[in-house]
Parts: sequence; C-alpha cells; structure tokens
Amino acid sequence: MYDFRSDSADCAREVEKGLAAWLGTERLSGPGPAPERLIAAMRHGSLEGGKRLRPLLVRQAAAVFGMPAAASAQAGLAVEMVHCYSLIHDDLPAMDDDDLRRGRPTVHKAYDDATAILAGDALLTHAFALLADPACHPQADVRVALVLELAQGSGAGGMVGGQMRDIEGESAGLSGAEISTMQAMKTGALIRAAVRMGALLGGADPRALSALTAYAEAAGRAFQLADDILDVTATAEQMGKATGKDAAMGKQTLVAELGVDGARQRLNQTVSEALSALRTFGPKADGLRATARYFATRET
Ligand code: GRG
Repeated sequence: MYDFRSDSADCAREVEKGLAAWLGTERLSGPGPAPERLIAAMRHGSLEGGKRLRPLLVRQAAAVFGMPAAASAQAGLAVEMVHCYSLIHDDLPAMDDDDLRRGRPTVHKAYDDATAILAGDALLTHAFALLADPACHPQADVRVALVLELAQGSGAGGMVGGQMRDIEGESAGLSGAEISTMQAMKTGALIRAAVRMGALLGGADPRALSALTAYAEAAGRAFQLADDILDVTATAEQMGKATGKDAAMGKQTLVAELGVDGARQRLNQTVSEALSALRTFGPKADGLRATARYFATRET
C-alpha cells in the first residue's frame, strides 16, 4: 500500500542530496568556473527546506507507468530549481519584499539584491542543463519534450506570466475568474508541468497524458486554495481573531472572494475532481491520489 509520509520523506531527502550535488563547483562550471558567492547564494535559496512537492509529483506521475523513482529524479530536481528560483525572485524588494523564507533569511537579505537576482537566474538556467543532460533520460526526444514542458510551464504563458498578472491586478483589481486564471498560471503551471514531465518520462500515450493533465490542473487549484486558506488562518491566529476574514481582505485570492468556509468547500470539490481524473488508473496512481488528498489537509 502506498505510504505518503514515507515516500514524500524519501523524495525530500533525495532532492536535498541531488541539489547539493548539482549545485557544486564542478557541475556549475561552464567555460569558466562559477563564482563562489553565486554558488553559495544558489545553495542558500534551494537547500535545507521546502516540502519538495513538485519533484514528488514528477516521481508519482512517472510511477503511474512503472518508472522507478531514480529514473525521474533528475527531472524532479530541474523543476525544484525553477521553483526555488521563483521564490528567490518573489522575495525581492521589487516583488513581495520578504525577509524570511522557510524560516531563514531570504537570499537578498543573506547576500544582496543583485546576488539574489543572479542566483535565481543561474538556478533557472541550470535546471535546463539537467534536463538536456543524457543522464536525465536516454532518449533525446524525451529530453527535448521535458525542456519544452518546463519552459512552457515556467515562462510568459505560465508561472512568470501569472506573476505579471498578479502584479498588474494589484492596481487594476481582478475578478474571480481573473484570479483563477492568474493562479492557474502563477502556481498551477509549474505543478502541471511537474505531473506532465513525469508522464512524459513514463511514455504516456495521449489519453493518459490528457487525464494526468486534468489531474494536475485540479491539484494545482487545490494547492493554491489550501495555500490561501492557510495564509488567512495563520494570519488570523497571529492576530488573535476568530476567523481570518479580515486578514483575507485586500489579497487577490479566492478566499477573499468566497470566504474561508466557501474556500474550504471549493477545496474539497477540487480534490474530488483531481481524484476522478485518475479513475482509469489503478493502484500505481495511489501516490498522485495521496498528494491530492494531502493538499486538502496540509498544515504547512
Ligand atoms: C518571481 C518569476 C517569479 C515567480 C513567482 C511561485 C511564485 C511566482 C511566487 C511565490 C509566491 C507564493 C508564496 C505563491 C503561493 C504558492 C506557492 C508557490 C507557495 C510556495 O510553494 P511551496 O508551499 O513552498 O511548495 P516550499 O517552501 O515547500 O517549497
């Protein structure tokens, strides 16, 4: 029987080891050696922390097709590098201006703004080196498909575009439908890419890929709803309030639109949608099922 706690803990341990290895002096070198300060900032922004959910999704989607965890690990690291870069840039003064991330000083606080920008840039670039590397998958056509998937999920029509919509919406205001689109891009697109990359590694046929894409889109919505609910309830707790309604005000989230109870209801519906997208798959999809359920109950 699939054990979410042990699989997610194994995955997180392996991601930590893999990132530490790939963010070493030798592997980061190009025509010249990578500067020590840059390497240190990249490591600060990606090691020791994080739930490592996106590599877990790559691994679970590949497992649907019987792929062993080791065969999808490198692609999972690439997705995690893109995720870590996005957090480093999101924390910058020009974006969210946060001092803490994962309980530690953000990269621009521990180093400086320019180093944080470059550390994010270098993580993003390195992610694609991992996918192009033959150890990622023996077939070049699969590697190219992975590169395309991650580029589309993280670029202007995906995560970066979602961030732009979020920033634009802060002054213009967003409708409920616009918030959903923004979130599907900003947060959902990388989750979608992670699941689809696992499916591509596993050699999914078009029907399976489309079912897993439907799962990923619903799971991405569930992840974001859970994140927004946690944001509000944690803030309300800090402020000593009975509900997080006031804390939700002014934020472009579905919690502000639906209220905490409405958002919880929507979260449960969305998890059911994710689960029903997996109905044609057998027990090999239990990992993906467990992650969708985890999104409804997570506390961090
Ligand atoms: C700046 C290019 C650029 C993109 C920013 C992802 C993102 C887009 C911003 C992060 C802001 C944020 C907190 C979004 C909410 C959803 C989210 C991505 C939460 C963090 O992901 P987790 O919970 O984090 O997987 P850990 O630390 O566990 O990896």
